[in-house]
Amino acid sequence: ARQKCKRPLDVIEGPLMAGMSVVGDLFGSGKMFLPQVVKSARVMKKAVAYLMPFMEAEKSAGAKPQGRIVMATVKGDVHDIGKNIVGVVLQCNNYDVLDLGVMVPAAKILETAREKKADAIGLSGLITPSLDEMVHVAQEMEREGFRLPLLIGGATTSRAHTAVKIAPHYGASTVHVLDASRAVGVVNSLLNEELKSEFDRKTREDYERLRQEHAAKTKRKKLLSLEDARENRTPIDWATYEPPRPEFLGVGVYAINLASAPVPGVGGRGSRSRTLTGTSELEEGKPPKESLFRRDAETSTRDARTPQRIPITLSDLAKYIDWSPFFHAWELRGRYPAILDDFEIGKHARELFDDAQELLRRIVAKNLLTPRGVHAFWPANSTGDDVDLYADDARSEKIATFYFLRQQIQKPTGQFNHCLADYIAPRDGGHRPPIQDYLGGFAVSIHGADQLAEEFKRQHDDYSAIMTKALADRLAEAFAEYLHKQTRIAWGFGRDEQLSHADLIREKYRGIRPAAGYPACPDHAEKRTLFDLLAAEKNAGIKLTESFAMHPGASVSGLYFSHPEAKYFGVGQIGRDQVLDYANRRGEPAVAVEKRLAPNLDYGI
Ligand code: B12
Repeated sequence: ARQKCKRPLDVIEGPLMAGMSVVGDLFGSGKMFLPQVVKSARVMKKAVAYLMPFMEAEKSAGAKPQGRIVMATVKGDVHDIGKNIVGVVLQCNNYDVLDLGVMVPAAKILETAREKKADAIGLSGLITPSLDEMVHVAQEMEREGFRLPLLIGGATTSRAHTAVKIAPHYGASTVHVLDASRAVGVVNSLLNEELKSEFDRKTREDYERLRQEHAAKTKRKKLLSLEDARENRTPIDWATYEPPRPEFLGVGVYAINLASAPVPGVGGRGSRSRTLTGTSELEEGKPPKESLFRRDAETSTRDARTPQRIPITLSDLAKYIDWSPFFHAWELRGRYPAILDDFEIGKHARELFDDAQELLRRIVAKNLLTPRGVHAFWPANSTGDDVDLYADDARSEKIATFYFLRQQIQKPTGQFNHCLADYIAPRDGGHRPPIQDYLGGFAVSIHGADQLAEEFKRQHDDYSAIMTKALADRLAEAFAEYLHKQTRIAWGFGRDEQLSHADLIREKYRGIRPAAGYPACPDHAEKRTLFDLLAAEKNAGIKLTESFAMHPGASVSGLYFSHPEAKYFGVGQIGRDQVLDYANRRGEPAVAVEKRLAPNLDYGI
């Protein structure tokens, strides 16, 4: 094409842009799917990269974009798959996207927007603390007199939150964008002279209605007092129940190469470090034999207080992947494996899946990503809505407390106001000594995805970069599933478990693993306690940001409960009485708690 056209720029402005415009239109009208769009963008980017030296030789500037958008994942948050996808889709539609990356402070976003003469700003966030940071960015934009449209996106955001909490702080257009397929339509409308005022008027009307609905809903909802909710706690008969005792107490560390894994420092009080035999088999690239791990798990004595060091490989984890969310990340809705045979999208799902398998094979064969994880068990008893952890079975020395929240919504007769503490035997349940119950905890991570994705980006291959991160997320979740299975084996009741892959995904096992931030324990701050107990930074290389996001992004952490009646639930809305009680238990000012739990409050702050 370069030789056929007069100037290299003509190739971009001619066939390439015409092609991308077709892609953009087809995607916008739902006739093309996201993976194909990102693949088309790869062709475009590679072609532009090829043409660049010719254009430089000619000193011609690139094609003129439709507009410039500064995008960033806000301070404290590390997630960028969604933002990156939107970036690629906007680029396909000839927008110049300045992506500032993750954990970006408000000042940097605004400074760049001003300096680069941006036409719009886009913010992304995955976890609830990011919502507050987005409010802050909006306030700063107002304070500094910005008039650019503000786009809000990311898994934790919503139209309602944008309308109620963000838009009122910023005078110019503020719009929530649900997903990549809508991003282009919204940006086109906001930046088009003829369309923008009508689009803005409609959005404002819509958001005003959402604010009114929100206010009405808040007034309507009647919560139980905390006292009454506690009266209606999950009824568990502790008198007839003997909790399982895990086969070890303290910390177990999982790493691909034990030679490089640090010696764990928490939980193994007064014990010497037990290392596995046969470490020569654990060099990078050589998967350990299955029997090596089994031997370790099965021979640990019930009283071993020793930190365990256990080998893990990517191929161990790959078997535990739940593929359905992988397709959702690529905006292909449906459940795996049925999605592969779907009448409408099956062909595209298959192509995507084949590409994913190919990259996964390379990642596993060459150890391009590194799993690191840690789990632990502690003697535990509940006290009210809290769970206290003890140094040992004497239970005289308390080492930490997890603080939980209780549902306060009015329930029909026969349903209960759950709190995670209900699933741990109470300390003052009339038993002397208290029932010997235990709590487990874990943190797992897949390291190296950012670096690998960067390498793909350098080759102008956003498709593989996004695929890498999506696979790392799947492997992180698979790691949590895998470790939960090892945990059930260590409790004892998991030894004879006969569950298929599908049963595991449907969580047909005994016990639960709620994570801080998920609906049963919405306070992300509990991760700080968990991380200290697990020495997760040292043992799994995971860092917590100021918003309690885990870095690297492909990380999961949570708690293990073993009681057969333990189930997942959402805490939902809570009243001020609970907020004050919770703040008091944690020894924190109520305002700090209100800030973190804003989405759960049944009153405005
Ligand atoms: C997959 C997933 C993960 C993956 C990572 C996902 C990722 N990299 O983005 C893993 C397994 C690692 C994970 C971990 C955690 N997760 Co998670 N996770 C999800 C899940 C199931 C899907 C999210 C996803 O990937 N969607 C696909 C991507 C492509 O979509 P997206 O990011 O939303 O982006 C799209 C749009 O939002 C929009 N968009 C995004 N950004 C932008 C920006 C602009 C400018 C625009 C215009 C549009 C736009 O367009 C994108 C493309 O369509 C959601 C639940 C859900 N159904 O949403 C929970 C969820 C996001 N997770 C949640 C939580 C709590 C966690 C953990 C804290 C749990 C824990 N304690 O371990 C950790 C945090 C990890 C960390 N590093 O800190 C909560 C967050 C809410 C909250 N209460 O904070 C959710 C909502 C689950 C829930 N219901 O509670 N999680």
